Amino acid sequence: MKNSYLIFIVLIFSSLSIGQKVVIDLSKSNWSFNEFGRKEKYLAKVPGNFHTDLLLNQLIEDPFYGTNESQLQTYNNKEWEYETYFNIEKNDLEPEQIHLIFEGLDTYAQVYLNGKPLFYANNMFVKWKIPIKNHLIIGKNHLKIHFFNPLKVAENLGKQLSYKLPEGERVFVRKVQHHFGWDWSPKFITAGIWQPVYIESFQKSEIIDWQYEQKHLDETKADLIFKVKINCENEGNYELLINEKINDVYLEKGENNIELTYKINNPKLWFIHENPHLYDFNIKLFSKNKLLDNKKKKIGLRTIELIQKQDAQGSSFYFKLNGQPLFIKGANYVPQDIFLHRISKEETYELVKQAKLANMNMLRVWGGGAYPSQDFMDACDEIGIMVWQDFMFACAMYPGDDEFLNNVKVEVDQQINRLQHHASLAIWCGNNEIDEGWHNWGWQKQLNYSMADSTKIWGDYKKLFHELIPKRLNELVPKNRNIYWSSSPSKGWGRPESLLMGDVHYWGVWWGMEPFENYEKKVGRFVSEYGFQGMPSILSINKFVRKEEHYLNSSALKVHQKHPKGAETIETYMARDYNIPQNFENYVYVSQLLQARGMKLAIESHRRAMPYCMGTLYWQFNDCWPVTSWSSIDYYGQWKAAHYQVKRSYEPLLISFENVNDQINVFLINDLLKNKKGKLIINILDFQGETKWTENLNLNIEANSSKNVMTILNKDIKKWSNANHYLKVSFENEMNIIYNIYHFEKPKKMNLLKANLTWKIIDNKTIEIQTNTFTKDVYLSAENVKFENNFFDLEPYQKLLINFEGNFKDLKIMCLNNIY
Ligand code: BMA
Repeated sequence: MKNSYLIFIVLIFSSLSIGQKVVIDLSKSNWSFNEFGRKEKYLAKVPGNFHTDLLLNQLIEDPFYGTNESQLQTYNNKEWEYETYFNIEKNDLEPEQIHLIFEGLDTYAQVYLNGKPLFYANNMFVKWKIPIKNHLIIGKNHLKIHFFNPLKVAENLGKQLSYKLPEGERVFVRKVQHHFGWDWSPKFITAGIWQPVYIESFQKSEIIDWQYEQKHLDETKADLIFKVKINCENEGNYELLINEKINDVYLEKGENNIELTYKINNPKLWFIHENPHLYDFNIKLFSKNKLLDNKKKKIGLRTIELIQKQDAQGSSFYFKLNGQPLFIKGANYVPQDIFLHRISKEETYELVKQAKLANMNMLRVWGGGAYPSQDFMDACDEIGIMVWQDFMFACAMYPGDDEFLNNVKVEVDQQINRLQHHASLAIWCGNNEIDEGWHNWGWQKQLNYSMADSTKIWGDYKKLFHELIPKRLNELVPKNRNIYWSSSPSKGWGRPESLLMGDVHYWGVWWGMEPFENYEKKVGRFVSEYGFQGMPSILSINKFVRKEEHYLNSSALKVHQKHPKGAETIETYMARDYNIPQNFENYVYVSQLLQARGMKLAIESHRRAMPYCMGTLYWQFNDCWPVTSWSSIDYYGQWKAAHYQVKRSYEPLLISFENVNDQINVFLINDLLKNKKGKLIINILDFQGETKWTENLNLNIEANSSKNVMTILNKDIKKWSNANHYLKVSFENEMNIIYNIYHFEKPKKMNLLKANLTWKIIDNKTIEIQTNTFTKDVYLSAENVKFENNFFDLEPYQKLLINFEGNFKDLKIMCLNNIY
């Protein structure tokens, strides 16, 4: 550690009153930290962790820059102490109940108050509420937390088993699993007070929590039951208000569970996107006209069903929202920053908005990260994005001893109670890829399990995912909101059944090195993962790799590629479809085009197969640091080509093509809840824009359907179905014009001509661009500028207007035509 300075203890708190509750916010107090066993103390920020505190004190460099992650690995094995002093006045001790609350401690931590051990924390996902009235003293109090090394603790836990569980130490530690490294995540086994900490005291009675049940819901009325948990100081008569409705209740001393009915006439329902209506509820506890406590939540009235009905091929897997079958379009969400405390509310809302902008209606909170923040859930509720919620277990087998299960039970109960009222929460899922892993990934052989070991390990799995979690969901969540799916996917992608029922993670492309075209053949009922990597843009790479290292396989770039064969896999696929650029910047650009091409093929195949397939969630939406990964939006919020493509492929009205058996089938897909009438116009053009073949027909496409509306026989268009032409199909009516383009050859075989792109600024938010020949994948880039449309194809002499946000100095335009 470079420099040290004394921490002066200034005792400033902010106190605020909520009803009768007094809160002393210890996050605002002065904290210091030190490496265990060392004297030097440094300033610490709470919420935070030791990595960001080391950075704050300039003791380490930015962990995300260059090769710093590798250099910081030694820190993963250290122990840390955090401490603060705070003042307590005589009147602070008057309340009957005083609690110290840690919203989150990461992870193994011994907490001391005034030199005495107070409690031991062992789960990052748990909120700790500890009575401290008898530990406080008038005057200066001392709070200290010792964070142990999770690897060491886990190692000792591992030794108690007669077999090794797959994936090493992380399975013992109830902590974000990708902190231990993942194929898109750095390895920072951080520690710290990652959530707010405060002292809460109350004089009288308090509302511990409330939940609600939707007994009945239709367009004319909603019958709700509110379940309120109250801690009461004195038995007697009280008033409990649900918004304006007064209820007289008799409360006993201690804990009370009260149920109250509430009716809403002509309720407004919650729905995705346009109308995510939410009701504000405030429950207040009064005694003789004196407010004792209140608790607010926003709720949305809706019904969600998961329909699994046997059919000729297997069984369906789809969601109905308010009785309406819904094709799910979305992505898998991972923590927005590996250092969770740095994520702001604004950033979270901004990110969820990007999902909506790309026409998504669901995000899956993936099980190797963290339970979503309040902000994330609020954003999904308000913006109208449904949430698939994994419990935080991924890609490994977990212990099944009582201590572990009891710990998990506390976590599960707390998370269920924290999340269940959110309108967006559609499905609870036990884990990510554990059932699949156990049955298909060869652990049993690799780790040399005996029959007895296997029986025990699978038995432990069942205890957690087939018993504990569903049981708690059944007990804590009302029937119509506790849809449970024990593991995603239900069957491994190598098994034929995976395409016939349940959900599937189709990784034949990428992991299996199968061609992109297999996306068209391997369509499941609900494809909850599939994906392909793309590099972050040069503008982003500039932020974490110095210019001298801007070449493939530079050590900095290698640190920012976590998949063991990532770079190789990208290059293999690139060679199949594109000429491989020699120049680094062009390579980065083509890596993004490649990823976008894969996503287009996959998404459109899934949508064409509706209603056989009823959902598509690609891997992955976002990143937790700057890295080459499957994300469509990089760590800095930049859209990769894939995100622009996803937006296009997720449009509610979509034209799509399928080339089979010597014919091209044109599909029209309508996710809207209305039929659409219009004219389909089919053209084959050459790259100079001359029409060679044309057809049209009038159509009516039904609501919520996918239909093969036209078939073009290859023999009829033989003259033009080649590298010099393209097929363009539009669908037009008074309201919209949509179109999609089909190429007869892969990009590397297309005879694209050198393009002469010209542009002009129309006003401070619009740019106009045009070209002289068919121009593929036009990419506009400028520092700090967001383009509404990008990586698009431009037809000759078409004038395209593009909106942008920001001021640009240097605009750079690239296109596939001009990079070789
Ligand atoms: C899926 C995910 C992650 C992983 C991704 C890419 O299986 O569940 O575990 O990062 O694949 O390999």
